[in-house]
Amino acid sequence: MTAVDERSGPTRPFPPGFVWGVATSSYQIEGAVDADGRGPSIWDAFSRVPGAVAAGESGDPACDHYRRWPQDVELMAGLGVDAYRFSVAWPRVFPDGGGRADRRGLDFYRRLVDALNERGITPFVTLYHWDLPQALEERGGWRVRETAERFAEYAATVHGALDGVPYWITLNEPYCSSITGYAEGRHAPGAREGHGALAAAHHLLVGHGLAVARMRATARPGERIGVTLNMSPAVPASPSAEDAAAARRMDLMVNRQFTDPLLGGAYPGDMAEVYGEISDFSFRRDGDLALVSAPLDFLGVNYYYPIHAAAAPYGQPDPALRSAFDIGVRTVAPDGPPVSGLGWRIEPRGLHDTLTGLAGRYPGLPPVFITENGYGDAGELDDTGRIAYLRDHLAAAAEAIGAGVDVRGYFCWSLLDNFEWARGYAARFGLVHVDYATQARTPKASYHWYRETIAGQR
Ligand code: IFM
Repeated sequence: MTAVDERSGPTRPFPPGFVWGVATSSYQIEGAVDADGRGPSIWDAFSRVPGAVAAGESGDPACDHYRRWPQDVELMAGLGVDAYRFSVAWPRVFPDGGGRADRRGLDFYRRLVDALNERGITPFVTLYHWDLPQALEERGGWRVRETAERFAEYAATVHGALDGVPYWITLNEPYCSSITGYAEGRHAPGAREGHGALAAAHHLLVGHGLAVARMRATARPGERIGVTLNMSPAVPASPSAEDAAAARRMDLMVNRQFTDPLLGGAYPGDMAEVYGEISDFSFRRDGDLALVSAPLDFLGVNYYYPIHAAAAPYGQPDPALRSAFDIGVRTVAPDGPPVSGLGWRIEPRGLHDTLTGLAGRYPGLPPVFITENGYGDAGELDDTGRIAYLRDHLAAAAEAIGAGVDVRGYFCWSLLDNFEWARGYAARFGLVHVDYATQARTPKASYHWYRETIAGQR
């Protein structure tokens, strides 16, 4: 192994009790898309659309985790993590989105939760990581309120069925589920709409609020409930007033559209101005914001990179955004910062600024878990780029903690190489390499580095 010794772990100690974890999601690792009565999800359908996913790939067979999960739990035990964040596949529990729960789907997660607890690994369960039952999409998907109501029923069912889960996360990255899926068409369901995407964003938040209320009513002692957002600071590309305004518009779309209602109980005041002609918010109902802003026990933050934003003439949308609507912004790639193996900018400062920015904007911010952070490449075993990325982002998190932000844990994305959505299997984020032809798992240099880092912080 090469660079592990030279690239030592973070020198700053993390607070006692800091949670070290890894994260995955159901559709990205499970495979077995027809097993035990699982119904189709929007990703099964979207993957079949020619050109939607690189090389025509899909989440079948992914890492075949549905059958190989005991081996994956052993990999986690070997890593020495405190916690594992995974998601439940809604179509395994309700193959048609609602009705009668399928015991077989729930049993799979019961076995997993039991095995984790037996090894002292705390389960963090995400209820929705993008695999909406296709049957619900055919009734309008997240554009319609009924999906939020079905989500709350599903959440209450899983919550009732799974004992031994202290941490519950309602949604993963509602920005991606709404804007990337319903406005940019890059993710399932592949829609390119303006108003539909805004309705989806709102109904995701309503679904979260309804689910929180249902779970609170039956919570077991010590259970904690939160939500996970992907956050990217929007940095003006230049000191000009125009670029500063463009960055604020981008910040609204990516961050404040979600954080303000969840943490502040109100939508941002500049929302109608930013969304212009698609600003028909008739899907909002009295009482929604009270529901959405019910107190959280923690906030999950996923951070990968900041967005550098410049003003763009309306009518000439940024082709990189591919959005069905126009907010007068162009993203730019500044000179300087290195990029990951996937070409994503590497700016650890963005994680620090996200965390301190949240604490500054929202008095009473609940404790934060960094529920995802990671590095994508083509799958090298000697993945020094990933090690450097993780080390520098952990240092940025430590600095934010030193500045007073209550960060309680860090989850590396991801335990395994997996199905990276529209990029298919070519983009790999794992600490463990997966040979998809044989399903052989091989720990990378970063796996050993992360294990040593965690051990060094004990
Ligand atoms: O793989 C995804 C994950 O599903 C959600 N957050 C970002 C990761 C890397 O793109």
